[in-house]
Amino acid sequence: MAENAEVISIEIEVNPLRKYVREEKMPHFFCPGCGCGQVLGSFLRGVDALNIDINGMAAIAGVGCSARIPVYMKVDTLHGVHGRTLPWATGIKLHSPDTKVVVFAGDGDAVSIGGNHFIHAARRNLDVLMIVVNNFNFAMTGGQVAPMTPPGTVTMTTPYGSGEAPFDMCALALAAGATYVARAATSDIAQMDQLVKKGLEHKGFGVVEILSQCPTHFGRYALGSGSPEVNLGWIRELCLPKGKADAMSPEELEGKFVTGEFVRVSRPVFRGSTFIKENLQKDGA
Ligand SMILES: Cc1ncc(C[n+]2csc(CCOP(=O)(O)OP(=O)(O)O)c2C)c(N)n1
Ligand code: SF4
Repeated sequence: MAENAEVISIEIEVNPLRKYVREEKMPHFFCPGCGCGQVLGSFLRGVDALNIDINGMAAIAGVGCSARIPVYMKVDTLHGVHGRTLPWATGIKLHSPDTKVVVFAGDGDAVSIGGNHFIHAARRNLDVLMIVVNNFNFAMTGGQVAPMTPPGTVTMTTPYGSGEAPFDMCALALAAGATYVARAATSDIAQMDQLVKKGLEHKGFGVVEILSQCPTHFGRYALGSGSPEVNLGWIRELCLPKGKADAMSPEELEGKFVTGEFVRVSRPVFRGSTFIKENLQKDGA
């Protein structure tokens, strides 16, 4: 070392969530500005805040961009078939009821190909949290029209605008019997964190729909822009907090997305009553 050299010590602050991340899987698959990374961050902040033992957790995903989220988490992960996350989740919960099971799905995975499983998991009150990333299209396959694409939207397969009516996924979950239902958006991180955390705390079938940007496909086709800022701005403009929306008429709410918590109730969870008679009496939620 030179005689007059100065020794400088630098403190590097390590992101406290890094311990949950599978670094060997980096670089990740998501496009720059995709909302999937924000959803992953929100989920890990919830796990950290609640001090959940990730060794007792299983994360399940099907196929799709959103389904890649658990690939980057250090938990037992099952990443497999499009739209079949809930049958796996059911099997895991029946075998190991104490395992915390979380499903990550795109809107297509959850309520298009997986729609039938979704309504029956809600009816049964399967003790699983389902985080549905609604990016308004089938992103991984190139941006086709999907069940939550707003009417009139240009997508890869609807060049003159979609003529289909979209689902209200939260209303579907509520009607089918889900015991925690909430909608968040990547444009409001604080609210997303709060609703995901409540989902993690809930016992029973919980659904958190997260409106999320896909600048690469939805943005380019529907909004004419691949800019993440433009895409986030579009989502922000569409969202209305539930408190405000409650005082508005259906006409005023047309085309808007109400965010917040819609239900949080307790009822017995599914334990496989078909085969195990004692389970009918067991386990109030
Ligand atoms: C059984 C089956 N059908 C269709 C496909 C093709 N496929 C792969 S991903 C995907 C769409 C994914 O859309 P979504 O679930 O909304 O997730 P995103 O990519 O938008 O996050 C489709 C149709 C497949 N892999 N398997
Ligand atoms: S295609 Fe869309 S959803 Fe998929 S990683 Fe890229 S931005 Fe995200």
